[in-house]
Amino acid sequence: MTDAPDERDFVEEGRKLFAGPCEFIWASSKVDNLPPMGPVEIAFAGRSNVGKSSLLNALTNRKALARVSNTPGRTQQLNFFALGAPPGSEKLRLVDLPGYGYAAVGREKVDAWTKLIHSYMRGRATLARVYVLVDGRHGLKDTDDEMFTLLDRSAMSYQVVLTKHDEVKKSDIDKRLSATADALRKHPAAHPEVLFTSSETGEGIPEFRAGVARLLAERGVA
Ligand SMILES: Nc1nc2c(ncn2[C@@H]2O[C@H](COP(=O)(O)OP(=O)(O)OP(=O)(O)O)[C@@H](O)[C@H]2O)c(=O)[nH]1
Ligand SMILES: [Mg+2]
Repeated sequence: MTDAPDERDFVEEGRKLFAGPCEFIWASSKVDNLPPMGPVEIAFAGRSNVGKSSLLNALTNRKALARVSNTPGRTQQLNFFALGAPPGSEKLRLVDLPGYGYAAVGREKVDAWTKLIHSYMRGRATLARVYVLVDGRHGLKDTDDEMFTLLDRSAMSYQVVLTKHDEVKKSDIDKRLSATADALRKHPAAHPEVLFTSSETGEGIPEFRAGVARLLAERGVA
């Protein structure tokens, strides 16, 4: 029998979940080229360069599962990774989304990406939560707010993750967390808890994994 959620050790469950095999399974650059729906998915969204690909690597303990770059706009497709591969025994899919709000690649390209991300989210019943990453050194930007509004409208559950904890002064950490939580209060679909992670030091990574394990339990995936 499965323990009641409050009695379960989600930190340990999360550790185990992300310690399993993980492999790249699919890249989509067009809406009509998405992989068939399978296990529960979580997606990583956020402005270019906030550290989406790095967080994915840190969570799965890999150096280069997802491509990290100093050039904003590097991830130009939706990249799907299966946890608990081989196919058939996957428990969860991780989806690395292209960054938004980066103007230097040209308006047309940004619009195409945005459209792709939106259409993915709209039609995806297996998408359990979108993690919206925000650079912890800078806090929320207008484009993040636009993203939240869009997610609210699609009734898509999402949670904000502040990144690059290692680059933020200790005295600023709590301020940034509470300012972010305050701003989210007007967004109904936002998870009230804000995470703060570092892909360099591992700060916040066990908590992130635990949250995902809890989400799977809520979805009935033990
Ligand atoms: N210090 C520090 N740097 C980080 C952290 N996470 C990411 N970076 C750096 O931030 C830059 C962008 O990281 P990526 O993971 O490629 O960011 P992304 O959000 O996937 O970027 P796009 O794919 O272009 O949208 C790289 O130079 C990373 O090394 C972190 O936790 N701490
Ligand atoms: Mg990336």
